[in-house]
Amino acid sequence: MSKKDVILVIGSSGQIGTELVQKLREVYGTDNVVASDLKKTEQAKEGPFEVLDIMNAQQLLDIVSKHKVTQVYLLAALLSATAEKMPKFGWQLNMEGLFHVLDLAKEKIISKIYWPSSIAVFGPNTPKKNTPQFTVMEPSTVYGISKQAGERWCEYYFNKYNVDVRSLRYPGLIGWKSAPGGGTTDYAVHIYHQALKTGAYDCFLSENTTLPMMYMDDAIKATIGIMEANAADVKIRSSYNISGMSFSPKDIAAEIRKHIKGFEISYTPDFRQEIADSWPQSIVDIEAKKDWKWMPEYDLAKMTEIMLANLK
Ligand code: NAD
Ligand code: AKB
Repeated sequence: MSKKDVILVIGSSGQIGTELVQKLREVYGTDNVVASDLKKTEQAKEGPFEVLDIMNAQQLLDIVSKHKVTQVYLLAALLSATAEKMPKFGWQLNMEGLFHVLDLAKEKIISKIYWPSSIAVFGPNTPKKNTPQFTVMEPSTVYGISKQAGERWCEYYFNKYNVDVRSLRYPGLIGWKSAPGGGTTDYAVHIYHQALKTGAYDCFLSENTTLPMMYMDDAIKATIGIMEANAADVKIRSSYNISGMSFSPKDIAAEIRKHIKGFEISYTPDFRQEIADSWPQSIVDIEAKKDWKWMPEYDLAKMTEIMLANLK
């Protein structure tokens, strides 16, 4: 990022935004990172903040002009579980928000975009284990369909309009600083809170549901890593697979038990089980490792230690 760059983070008060804004401000300076969300939050006390509804293209343009924004990180979206409850709205928000930002770059008003995709782009016909970058996708959730379409549009805007858009297919993300916002992998955050609070957790996924997951610090490192990479090294302009760890509710419970003796887990699968069953169990990320030197640092044991120590 050059000295003249100003970043706008849209959807900054959510699970990822809370941590990403902190890190971006640490790296690039508080005044160079504008946070924005539907409502004013505590973030407004820490640095520049704007109330922004990403569905409103004029409001977005006004804020971009006011702060002379050059880079946008678009995090506002409905996640998998919430989008299944509001399919049309989920589609609208996830797609229109992206178009509003892509079009700003097409018009050369901003110069770089970060937009996250998800392992939800994969579906029931995708190979479940060691899912490669390029494979059958066919997502079966509204969220997954919107992410796959988003990936296609990002690549299209790069090829046709030279828009510098970069993207990662995040797995389920786990951190202690912020709460998850309506996804299928949220249980892996809730479980730590409940373990400390009550010593027990009733999981909405079944015991052997293995999913790709990642500690938040790794996700933030990957995000800044791909945005800092030389444009020529970012060879995939749809979205990159990235992998951290894979575990099931049973595995994470066993790891927690190493710290909290007698921790109990029960299982009451709900509608999110079907979503989880449609996703891969593990992801191969050799392209990200090769192209822009991505490397994760956290496994389940290290993450569990940190989560419990900080949530205490
Ligand atoms: P979140 O739900 O925690 O946060 C989203 C934020 O967007 C919220 O603060 C919300 O108020 C805001 N928002 C909603 N509608 C908005 C609108 N119209 N205008 C402006 N802001 C609006 O989500 P998150 O977990 O931080 O995820 C951020 C992005 O990363 C999403 O695109 C999500 O699909 C993707 N992702 C997240 C995960 C994960 O595990 N957290 C995994 C894969 C992909
Ligand atoms: C969700 O569960 O919806 C997200 C994701 C994996 O995209 N955490």
